[in-house]
Amino acid sequence: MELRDKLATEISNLVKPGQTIGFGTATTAELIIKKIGERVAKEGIKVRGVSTSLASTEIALKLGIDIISLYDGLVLDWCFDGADEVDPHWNLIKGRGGALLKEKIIAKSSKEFVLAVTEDKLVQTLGSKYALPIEIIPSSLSYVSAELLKLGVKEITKRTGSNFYGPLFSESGNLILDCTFPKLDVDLGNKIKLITGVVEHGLFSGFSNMRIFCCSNKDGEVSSLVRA
Ligand code: A5P
Repeated sequence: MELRDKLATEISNLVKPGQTIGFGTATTAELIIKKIGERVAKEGIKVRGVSTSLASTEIALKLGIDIISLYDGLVLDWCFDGADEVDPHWNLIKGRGGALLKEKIIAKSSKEFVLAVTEDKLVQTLGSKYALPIEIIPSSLSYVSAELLKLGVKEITKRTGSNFYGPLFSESGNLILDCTFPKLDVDLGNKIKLITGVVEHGLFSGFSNMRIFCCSNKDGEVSSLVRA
């Protein structure tokens, strides 16, 4: 059985009929969408999703879940997603799936942001396992790289994909640079955001609407984290 089974079930049980929900991207989000699909099939509940990627859209549509666009006036009841790292202050690194821009828009547009992670995602210091993804306008590559050097970046790697020649394009048609910094904090994130050509970065901070569900890597038991 998948370790994150209980986690995905618990998140899917938060769904109430008639809600409009933001769907995240990557493996955890996929499991949750599938569990929601099971409820749709068994209970006949109607929900609408706003998706952060083509992959999540395809999974949802196959399961009979309507996917709509984020249009003016639409209220998202809540959204769910995974993360690459979570620090004790609930700052996150996200973006290994190439959908960080839409993920951040959806997380900010939702009344509640439900994060689903396994305990190995909990870190003391952001950047301990993963580089920070930064999404940029392709033509700004040289300029942005030079500005990141001024901010102390140690390594910049253009994101690539398998069976894809050259750099990969994000869900929003941009490049993603995976950037290693000696220290990652909110202040650095704000400075990165000010660089012309940077569209968004994968440091998610200041989400007072966030709830975190975490499952143990030993037995998959789920707990709801309490904010420090
Ligand atoms: C997608 O762009 C990412 O932000 C994911 O949410 C993050 O990489 C977590 O992925 P998994 O759920 O596959 O661990």
